[in-house]
Amino acid sequence: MAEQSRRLFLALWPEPALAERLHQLAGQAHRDCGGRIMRQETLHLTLAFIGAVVEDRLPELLMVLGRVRVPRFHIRLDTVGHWAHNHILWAGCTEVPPALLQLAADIRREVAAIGLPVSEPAFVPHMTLLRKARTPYVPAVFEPLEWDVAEWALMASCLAPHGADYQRVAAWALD
Ligand code: 2AM
Repeated sequence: MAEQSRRLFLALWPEPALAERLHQLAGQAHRDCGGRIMRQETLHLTLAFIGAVVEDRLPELLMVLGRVRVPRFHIRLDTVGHWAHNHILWAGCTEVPPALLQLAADIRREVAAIGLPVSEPAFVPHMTLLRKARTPYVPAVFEPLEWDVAEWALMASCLAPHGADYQRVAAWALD
């Protein structure tokens, strides 16, 4: 019988109040750009994408991720970007906190060290708001959204017809 596997990634998950503000921003952008709005409860910032991992690798993965030590940091979401190649419209930050870069780099290093595949592309912190967006979005007014980040999480993604469902597997507090 085939071994059970789960599609895993590491992410920052916003508190409900911030997710609500981001979802409102997505709704405004959707009026101009079309596409598909991410559901409020699915909004997140991916730190590293691993992909399918068989269940018996999970204890080792949890062990190495537990070594990552990074101080708490603050993200100011103050920009909306659009990637023409994949039609994603996203919220991001013009100033990327060094601790966020360190967190993503340390996670990727630990995952790679145990031989699991981890996303290679340069890390561009972004929170996908719309998929299949036709155009960039230029908000008339955009008050930055402030985010005090206190923890990060290992998540499992289940692909479903209505879009992915996400399940929290484990989480770690920042220092
Ligand atoms: P996206 O928001 O830019 O689409 C869970 O699937 C998360 O991992 C999504 O946020 C997605 O980023 C990212 N992701 C999905 N597939 C990926 C891949 N093959 N490589 C890197 N990141 C991926």
